[in-house]
Amino acid sequence: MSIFDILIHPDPRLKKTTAHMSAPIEGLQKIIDQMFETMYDAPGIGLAAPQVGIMERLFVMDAVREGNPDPIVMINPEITWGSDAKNVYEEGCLSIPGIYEEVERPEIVRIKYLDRDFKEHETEFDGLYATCAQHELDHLDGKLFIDYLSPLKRQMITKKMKKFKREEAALKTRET
Ligand code: GNR
Ligand code: NI
Repeated sequence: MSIFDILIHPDPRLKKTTAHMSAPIEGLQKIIDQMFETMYDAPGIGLAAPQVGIMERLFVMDAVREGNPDPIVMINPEITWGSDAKNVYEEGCLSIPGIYEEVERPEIVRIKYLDRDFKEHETEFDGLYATCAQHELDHLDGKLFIDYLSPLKRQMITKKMKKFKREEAALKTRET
């Protein structure tokens, strides 16, 4: 099994909205397994398909911090209810490495989604799961957590990421 390369912001693919998946795409089970492997390897608690260049309405997450793994796959997720009560969490993103900022989102959300077998669920999430699921759902709509910050802060982060990408590219050229 191999892991995917994770796209780093800014990248046009991270800004695109993905379309509803009407039937299982070819190689879906393998893609899901590789997404989990990529996420655990990073390590991260969630990974959306566009982050690995797969423009599908799909994400994986596992927000258990200790104990048994709790892998969750969501295809075509939809928030059907969100609490008025908000929660502030310091978020990070595998596509924006090294940046952590506070984001406010509904504390509890109910989400309707299909699992890896295209079986429908409607489940309530709270705590880190609620935050993570909303962060991942945003990726499917081309939205990043820095879009919740002030334009100035976002610009500074984007500049930093461009520099990070330039340096990475330079390192890679030297290796070959
Ligand atoms: O690994 C991740 N941690 C995290 C922490 C707080 C809020 C959201 C996240 S998701 C992130 C992985 C990621 O970038 N998923 O898209
Ligand atoms: Ni992310």
